[in-house]
Amino acid sequence: MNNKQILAGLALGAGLLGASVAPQIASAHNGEDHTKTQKVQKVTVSIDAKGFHPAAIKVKAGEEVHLTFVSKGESCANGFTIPALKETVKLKKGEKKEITFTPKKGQVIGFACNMKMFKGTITAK
Ligand SMILES: [Cu+2]
Repeated sequence: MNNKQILAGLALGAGLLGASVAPQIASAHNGEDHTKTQKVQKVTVSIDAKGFHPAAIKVKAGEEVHLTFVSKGESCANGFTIPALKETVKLKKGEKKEITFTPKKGQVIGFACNMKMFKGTITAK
């Protein structure tokens, strides 16, 4: 891969992901009657050289969570594990991984890069 391709990839990644840095909690239970009746919480975590963003994630217990990790660049945090969910993830720049689970009340789910430099938690209330 030459430098031009790398730069183009970075620009594309930044452009596509710029809008989804903040966690987005979506719920079908907001007054609008969508065809989906099941409540789903959607959270996006971006990964860059500084780690996970956001690193502290809050979710509602008992509602399915669709957690998407998106790699925005080269980072040690691209390789990480979520032991409680038995997930081992290895991303390359521009790749993403969606993990679906339903947290229990009071559950605190930790995740960390393989060297434990970057950490995060998912807290269910
Ligand atoms: Cu690390």
